[in-house]
Amino acid sequence: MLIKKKRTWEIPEKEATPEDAYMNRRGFLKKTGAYIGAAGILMAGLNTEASALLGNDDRIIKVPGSPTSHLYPARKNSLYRLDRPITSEEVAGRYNNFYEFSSDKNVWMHIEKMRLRPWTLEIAGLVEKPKVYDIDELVRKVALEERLYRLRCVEAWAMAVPWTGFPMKELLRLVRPLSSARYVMMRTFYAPEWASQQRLRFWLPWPYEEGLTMEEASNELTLLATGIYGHELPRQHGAPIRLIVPWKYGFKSIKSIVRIEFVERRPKTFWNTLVPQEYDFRANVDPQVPHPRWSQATERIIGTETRLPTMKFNGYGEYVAGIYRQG
Ligand SMILES: Nc1nc2c(c(=O)[nH]1)N[C@H]1C(S)=C(S)[C@@H](COP(=O)(O)O)O[C@H]1N2
Ligand SMILES: [Mo]
Repeated sequence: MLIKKKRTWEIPEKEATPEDAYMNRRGFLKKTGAYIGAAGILMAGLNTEASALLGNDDRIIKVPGSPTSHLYPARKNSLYRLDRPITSEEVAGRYNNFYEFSSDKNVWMHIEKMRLRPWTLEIAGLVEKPKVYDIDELVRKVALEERLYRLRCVEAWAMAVPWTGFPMKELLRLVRPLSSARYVMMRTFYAPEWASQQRLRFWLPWPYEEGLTMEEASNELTLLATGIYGHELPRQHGAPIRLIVPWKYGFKSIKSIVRIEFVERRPKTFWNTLVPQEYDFRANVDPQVPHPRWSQATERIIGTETRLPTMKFNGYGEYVAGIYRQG
């Protein structure tokens, strides 16, 4: 921790945290956890990577076991590279947005009761093969892979993590949307019995919904993630299956999906319904379009608390700029 560090943006890719470092970190923490546990209590509240290291990480990151756990870690797809170190698992796992459970970042403290099996994912609407998939049946039908992506929240914080999942394109191949489908609508569970905010903030437009155009949904970057850091998703990251669209603000990357519907008209979405002027349906990361209450020119890297310039399309322009060229 006291090693003199280069600033984040000066670290070349080859020096970025190697994958096996984050894989082994939990083992390392288990061994040293007892010794530093007491210090962890004293340090609680410090929003730094050090405080995450000192905390008891088994309490924070609970990896659920399932019939498809043995598929992790999956093959690494090295096409998707980072320009910055991977965020540590303990930092990412204790700083989440998941409004069904908490409007704070400490979602992990409020999510224990969430039930993950049985879990079904319904495919509906304008599609040749509508079907209700059991999540494990679906996961066995696709080839899981691991990709390193940056994720940029509209609140101007960012992280970089290894997701495990499969391209949404693969799902489209399986279920065959009709040519009349122009958008895909995705929906999170509605379960006020364990998602306390669906009970306490009953006036919000639950369930959470998000949507993409068909062109966005079939882009090679668009991932349905079932894992992170080489294992299944812990609850707070959106288990058992969530969307990742890395060139858009994080609110598009809907968690814990139960239904995917192909539709002709632009769907209503959670944040856009609540605050349309702040959460545009199209919502691509763009340093030049400020949020009404803050600039989007830079982003705060969680864990290190350094700032980097925001990149247009979060740095994924070579994959997606073509989608937006006209209009
Ligand atoms: N169902 C649901 N999905 C959600 C959210 C949410 O509140 N509910 N928050 C979104 C926001 S604003 C962000 S930034 C990302 C955060 O993902 P992470 O917690 O895994 O980093 O999840 C998105 N998906
Ligand atoms: Mo976000």
